[in-house]
Amino acid sequence: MVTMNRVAWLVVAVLCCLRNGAVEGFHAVYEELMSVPAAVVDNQYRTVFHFQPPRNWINDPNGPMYYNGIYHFFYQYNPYGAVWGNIVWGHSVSTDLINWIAVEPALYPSKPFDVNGCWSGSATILPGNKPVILYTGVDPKNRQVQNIAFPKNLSDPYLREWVKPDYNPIMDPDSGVNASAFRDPTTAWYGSDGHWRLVVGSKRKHRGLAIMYRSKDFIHWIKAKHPLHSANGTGMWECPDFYPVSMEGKLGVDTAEYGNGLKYVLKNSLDVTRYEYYTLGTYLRDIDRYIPDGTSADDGSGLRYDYGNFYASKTFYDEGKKRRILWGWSNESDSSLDDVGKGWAGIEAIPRAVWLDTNGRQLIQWPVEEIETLRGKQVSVMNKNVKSGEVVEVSGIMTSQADVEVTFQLSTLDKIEPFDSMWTDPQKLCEQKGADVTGGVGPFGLLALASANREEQTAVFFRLYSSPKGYIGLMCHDPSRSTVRPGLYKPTFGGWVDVDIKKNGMLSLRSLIDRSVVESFGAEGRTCITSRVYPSVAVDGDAHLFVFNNGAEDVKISELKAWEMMKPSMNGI
Ligand code: DQQ
Repeated sequence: MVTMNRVAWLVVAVLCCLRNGAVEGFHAVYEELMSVPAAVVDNQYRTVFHFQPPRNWINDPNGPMYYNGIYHFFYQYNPYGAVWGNIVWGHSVSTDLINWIAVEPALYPSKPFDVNGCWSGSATILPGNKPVILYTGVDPKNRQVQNIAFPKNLSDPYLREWVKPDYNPIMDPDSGVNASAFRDPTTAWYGSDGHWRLVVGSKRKHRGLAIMYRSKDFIHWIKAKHPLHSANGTGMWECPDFYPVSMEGKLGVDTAEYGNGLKYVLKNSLDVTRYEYYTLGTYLRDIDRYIPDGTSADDGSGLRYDYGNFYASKTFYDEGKKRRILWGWSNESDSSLDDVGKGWAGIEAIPRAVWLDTNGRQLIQWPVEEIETLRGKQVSVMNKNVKSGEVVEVSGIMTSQADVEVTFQLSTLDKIEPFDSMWTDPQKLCEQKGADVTGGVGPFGLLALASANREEQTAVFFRLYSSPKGYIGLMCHDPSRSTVRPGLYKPTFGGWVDVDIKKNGMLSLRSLIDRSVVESFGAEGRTCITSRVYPSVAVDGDAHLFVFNNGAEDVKISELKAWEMMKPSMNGI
């Protein structure tokens, strides 16, 4: 451990522990805090129904899989502290993706090929129903290498112990690969030529790369001549994910599926911006190239699963319910010193089913149906007009942990504002036009985790605009008043809403509110935004929920249903 004198330590604490709007490259490293055990575990901000271990730091979802009736979820975990470091693969199991049992870490640094870290990776189920993990190890020279691990005992339903053969690593950064930018292998897929394939995230200068490897036996891997895909100006591609989606319906398809009626998704997590983006496209298997459709940008400015705090995501095919499920990490947005004080940091967003929108231009995401088993006491509001400037309270349940579904009816759009073609960045537009900035049609939506006088509130809302090409929808999270605590990082987030508003005349919103997180699904899951917030008044029974409308045009709550959420069994707590 690095030792520092008091003054140097104070400088580091002040400079690096303020997550103040700045973008962090890779994970911030606070050596002095890495192994500070949790003195207490703070419950004020601990989520109730989001995935969390009992204490300490977590980040990326790793190797999710469904195997013999059990969901396995692995995650980057620091067993010794509440900041990033000492990383092992934490491991939990579940039969419903909601109630979790923690088992011992599956992978921890123990061999030369991972002595400096067991970083992210994926699971593949091999023929004969044999699961295998591929992960990034950090070797004694701090080179990133790819390793393989097998369950020790396939008859253990929880697959508690994993074996790392001594022939690792199975993929080395050869002369053409940057050894400090070579990580996060995907789930592998089997081709008709008898070769397995996978990609590993990398970069060359500022070009993000999905380097492809092939193998006949899953143990000897050869780098392909060209990457599956790359994009200039995007920097390091962390946690790539590559999978097919069906062009019809909501069912998922196995990663190895190929043929008519499928489109492919390539998602990358950008180390430079700490945002992810995905494109939809075609996989030309014969030449191992992925060609994105021209319908969204391939430079990091295009489609995202989530326009908020959501990173290092990974999907898996759930053979049990024939669906594709997305996991993503939502980091804290308080300071590292706050995290040490809380004794924990990081949550996983609620697992989401993912499928292709009928327009073929984007994905749709929806919380897995199992989450509804946690719905308790319910209240409803029906056919309620919300006038310009009006606020309507939704009372009768504890809204600090709630599932809220609301459909707004837009009877007239006469007062809609014109869209300015200079507005290219939805997040910036949401920053300019926060919840209190009056508009034509919108802002309207929810005020979550609000104090009674709304001094604290996290606003989740829509604004609509008209353009010569039609109506344009904007969805925002404005947490600028989420807490009266000073000095916290409270970024506004925003995304476009690609839905035919005129045809539907309706716009829906669902928000999962869980003490320090608001996770929202706009237009039936077409635009998703997650924010981490730290109210100090709007806590427990003092948290209120409102519907607001700061647009000139009235809107109608066609139907609102809100449920208080019960606590699942979460890793023993
Ligand atoms: N986190 C892991 C890396 C990955 C990064 C290390 C993304 O493997 O690239 O904890 O958050």
